[in-house]
Amino acid sequence: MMKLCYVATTPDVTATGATAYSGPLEPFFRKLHALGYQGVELMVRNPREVDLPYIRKILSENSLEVALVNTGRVFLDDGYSLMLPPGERREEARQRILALIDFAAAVARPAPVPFGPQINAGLLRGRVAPGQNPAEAHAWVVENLKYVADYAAQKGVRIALEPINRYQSNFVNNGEQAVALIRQVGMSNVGIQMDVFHMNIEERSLAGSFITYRDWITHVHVCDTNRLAPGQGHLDFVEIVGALDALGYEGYLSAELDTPEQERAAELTAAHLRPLMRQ
Ligand code: LER
Ligand code: MN
Repeated sequence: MMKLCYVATTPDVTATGATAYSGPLEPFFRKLHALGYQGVELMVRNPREVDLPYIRKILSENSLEVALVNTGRVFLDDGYSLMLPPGERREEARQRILALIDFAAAVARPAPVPFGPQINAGLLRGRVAPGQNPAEAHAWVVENLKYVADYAAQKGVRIALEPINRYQSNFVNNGEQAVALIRQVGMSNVGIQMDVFHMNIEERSLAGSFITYRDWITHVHVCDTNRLAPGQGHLDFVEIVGALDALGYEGYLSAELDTPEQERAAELTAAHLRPLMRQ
C-alpha cells in the first residue's frame, strides 16, 4: 500500500522559502498524524546540528516514519555537491553526505518498508558551471556518487536520484538521463525519485514514465502544476495515483510544496490524495 508523507525542515535549516514546512516540529507532527499521514520527509542541512533523540521521540509519539532525508539545502545553503572536483571542498562535501547517510540510518528506525532509509540526490548533484567541461563534470558526479553510495550500502541506506527540470538544473533533467547515470554508477542501492513537478515539464507522459522507470523508483514527490497542494492546479491525481497503484508501488507519496501556507497545504493534500489511496 502506498503511504503519504510531507516535507519538513529540521531547525538547522535557517533559510526561508524552502519547499517544505518550517517551524516547530512537534505540533506539526501531531497535525500530520491526525490528518492520516504515515511519515515525514526531513529536509536537513547539517545533521550534526540536529537533536536526533528529540526528533526520534516526537516521531515515535506521533507514529510517523522518516520516508527520506532531503538534501537540497546542502547544495542551496552550503554549496556542497556531488560535482566537486578533487580537493578540500570535495572532501568536506563527501563528509557532509556521509553524515547525512548516518543520520538517515539513525533517524529512520524502524526502517520504512519496502525501501528502507533513503537520502535523495536532487539539487545535491550540482550544476555544470558556465565554461566547465560537461563530460568532466559528469565524471566527477559518477566518481562521487560511487563513493557515497558505497558507504550508504554498508549502512543499509538507499540514494534516490531525482531528475530536476531544466530551469533548476542542467544535469539529469529526466528519467532517461537518471537511468543512464545509475547504470554508469553501477550500485544497486541507487534508484530514482520522481517529482511530478519536474515530470510535468520534462516527461512526455506522467503515467508512461512511472511505467518505464518502475524498477528504479523508490520515492515520489507530489504537488500540483503550480507547486501548490494536489487539487489546486490541473494535474490528474486519479491518473497518477492509479498508475502507481497498478504498478504495485508501495513507497511514499511525499508532498513537497512551494507555499507560505504549509499547514493548510498539508490539510488540502491529505483531503485530495487519501481518498485516492487504498487504505
Ligand atoms: C527541487 O526543486 C526539488 O524538487 C528537491 O526535491 C531537490 O532536492
Ligand atoms: Mn522534489
